Amino acid sequence: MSSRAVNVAILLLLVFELASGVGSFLVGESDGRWLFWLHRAGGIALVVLLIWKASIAKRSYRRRGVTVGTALSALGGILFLGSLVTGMLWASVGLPRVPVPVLGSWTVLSLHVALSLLLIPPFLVHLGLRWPQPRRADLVGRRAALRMLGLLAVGFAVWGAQEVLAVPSGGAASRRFTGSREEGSFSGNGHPVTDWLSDPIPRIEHDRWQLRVHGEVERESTLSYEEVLALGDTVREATLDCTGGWYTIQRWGGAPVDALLEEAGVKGGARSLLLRSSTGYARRFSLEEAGDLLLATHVGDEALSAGHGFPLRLVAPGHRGHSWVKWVAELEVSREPGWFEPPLPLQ
Ligand SMILES: Nc1nc2c(c(=O)[nH]1)N[C@H]1C(S)=C(S)[C@@H](COP(=O)(O)O)O[C@H]1N2
Ligand SMILES: [Mo]
Repeated sequence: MSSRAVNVAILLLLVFELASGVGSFLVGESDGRWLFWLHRAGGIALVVLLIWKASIAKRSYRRRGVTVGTALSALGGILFLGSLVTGMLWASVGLPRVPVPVLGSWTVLSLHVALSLLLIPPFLVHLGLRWPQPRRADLVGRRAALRMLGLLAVGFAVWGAQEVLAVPSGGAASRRFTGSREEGSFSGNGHPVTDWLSDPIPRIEHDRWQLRVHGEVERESTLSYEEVLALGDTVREATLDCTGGWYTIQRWGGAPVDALLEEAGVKGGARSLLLRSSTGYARRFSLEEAGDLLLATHVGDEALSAGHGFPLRLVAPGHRGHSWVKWVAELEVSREPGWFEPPLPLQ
């Protein structure tokens, strides 16, 4: 392959990996598992391309010596390698947790995501300095398509071989299609407490807490903890799958969102409901999904602990963990469509 073709292929694959990586955070149902497969194959294809890229980089360095440009490229290169190594480790052995200085213990997946995001700025600068000037033939046409398919095929083949040879400890058995590992299932409050970015655990006293139901409803209301408890003792088994790389199956108990909506009477023209935490963290769902949602007061036989969302948390089967709003204080029915929000929480 020519240097230009290698550079263009890396560029295309990196953009694809970023898109499919972000996309994989949105997939909660197994019909979306192909996105994880493609992301994995693309990652292995990048490793293959490194063989060429290493000699391209060496030549470039010999020619230019130490400059701001080569220093930034080196930094990008280190982050790129870090992202690939952590990605490969996660996909193969799936190391559960590693210590990260200052920040505490992280899954290798979270490390992979952090390194990949850190890679974006030096990568953009590098592109600005060394734009590979792709030609039409590098991007479209039969040869370009064959090259990409070939690379992905190598990716799939290597991955397949690795699955066969996989060490049992990192084995596929305990992992979901998302790659997440099982933690603390059926242990009630025993599963890990986690937040999306940094939402501190609020201390809520149950006699001062209220659930506000408002928006496009016939009867707005504020419910006390006792009133929510009285609304139902529905128990549902559901899987909480955190994008940090773990999942837990629990029996969640509480009030179906349906029951609350029926009580309030949804006005015509309403399309979505927003569940907002007392911390401000909020996620939106289409009204058609309301039947799947449960507002849980209990996990296993226990009331939710503060960390897990006391007094009330959302259970959203088929959605990744970041949709499972904790410390719910508001249910707002609105006319906005269900997708009307940032695809991932910002808080
Ligand atoms: N208010 C609020 N709810 C939240 C979060 C958060 O940061 N703030 N994190 C979400 C994420 S990313 C996950 S995986 C689950 C974790 O729930 P747990 O701590 O009970 O395991 O809560 C979700 N609900
Ligand atoms: Mo999460």
